[in-house]
Amino acid sequence: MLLLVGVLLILCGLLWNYKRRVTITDINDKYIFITGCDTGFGNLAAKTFDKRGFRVIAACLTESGLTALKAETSDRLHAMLLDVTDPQSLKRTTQLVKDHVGQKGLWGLINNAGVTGVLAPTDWLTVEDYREPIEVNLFGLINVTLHMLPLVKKAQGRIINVSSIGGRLAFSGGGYSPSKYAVEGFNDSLRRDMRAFGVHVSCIEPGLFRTGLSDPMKANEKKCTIWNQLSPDIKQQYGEGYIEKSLEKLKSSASFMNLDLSLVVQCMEHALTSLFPKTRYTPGKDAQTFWIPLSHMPAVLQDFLLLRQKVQLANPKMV
Ligand SMILES: *[C@@H]1O[C@H](CO)[C@@H](O)[C@H](O)[C@H]1NC(C)=O
Ligand SMILES: *[C@@H]1O[C@H](CO)[C@@H](O)[C@H](O)[C@H]1NC(C)=O
Ligand SMILES: CC(=O)N[C@H]1CO[C@H](CO)[C@@H](O)[C@@H]1O
Repeated sequence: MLLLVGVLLILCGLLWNYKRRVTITDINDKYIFITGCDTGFGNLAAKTFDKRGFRVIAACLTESGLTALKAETSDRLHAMLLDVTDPQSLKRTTQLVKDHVGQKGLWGLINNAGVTGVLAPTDWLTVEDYREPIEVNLFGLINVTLHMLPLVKKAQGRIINVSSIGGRLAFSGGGYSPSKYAVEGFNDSLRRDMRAFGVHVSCIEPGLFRTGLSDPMKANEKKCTIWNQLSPDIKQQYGEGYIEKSLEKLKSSASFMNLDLSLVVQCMEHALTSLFPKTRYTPGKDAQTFWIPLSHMPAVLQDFLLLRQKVQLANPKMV
C-alpha cells in the first residue's frame, strides 16, 4: 500500500516537472508585442526575448526610450511609439503590427505599460489624481488587448498581463490599486472567452520591484507637491513633520524591494514558451511569502499589519 502511494507520488512529481518544462520550439518565427518598453520590466523583456530569438515588436512611450532600446538590441527587433491612451496612436500602431506580422499573427501580447499615478492618503486627492492610472492601466490595457486580439487569435497565442500585488491588496491611497483590481476583475472572463480559440491568458503579479515606476524618490516628489498645496487644516491633522517621516519610511522600505527584474521576465518567458502556461505568476519573495498570503487573510489582520507600516497622524481628532 505504502509502496503504491510512493510510486503514485513520484509519478505525479515527474508529470508536474514535465508539465513545467516542456516548451514550444519554433521561437524564431514567433512575433511578440510588448508595451511599455522604455524602462523596467518591459525594457528588460524586450532585450531578453530579442536575444532568445523571438521577433520582438516593442512599443515605447518616449522617443528617447525608443532610441535607447534600438541601440541595445538586434536589427530583428521592431520598435515603435505608442501611447496606450491615445486612440490615434493605438490605431497607427495596430496597423503597423498587423502589416509586420502578416499571416503569422501575434504569438504573444505582453500588456506591461503602466503608471502608478500619485500614491498618497485618500483625503489629499482629487478624482483627477485617480483618472491617470485608471486611463493607462485599465482602459489603455483593455483597448490594446481588443485591438490585438484578432492577431493573437490567428496565432493561437498568449496574452500576458502585468498586474501587481497592488491588484490583490490596496496598500496606498490613489488610483493604482483600483486600476489593478479592475484588471484582475476581467481576467476570468477573457480567459474563458479565449479558451475555444486556443489562446492562453496569464496574469503576472510581481511583488515590490525597484523600477523606474516605483522609484521611491519620484513617488515622493509628487506626494510633496500635493502636501504643499494642502489646506492648513489637513496639514494640522497630519502634523507638520508628517511628510518628512513618510519619506523616511519610504526610504527604509525601498531597501526591501526586489532588484532583480529578471524574475519577472522569467515568468513572462514561461507564459510565452511553456506548453502549459500558468494562469497566475507571482515573482518576488515578498509576493510569495507575504503579500499573497496576506491577501487571503481576514481584514483585521491585514489592517493590523499594514497600519503598522504607516506614519502616525499627529492630530486626527482635529476635524
Ligand atoms: C480605443 O481605441 C479606439 C481607436 O481604435 C478609440 O476610438 C477609443 O476612443 C479608444 N478608447 C479608449 C478608452 O481609449
Ligand atoms: C488582461 O487584461 C485584459 C484587458 O483588461 C482583460 O480582459 C484580461 O482579463 C486580463 N487578463 C488577466 C489574466 O488579468
Ligand atoms: C488569475 C487571476 O487573476 N484570477 C482572478 C480573476 O479574478 C477573480 C475575481 O473576478 C479572482 O477571484 C481570480 O483569482
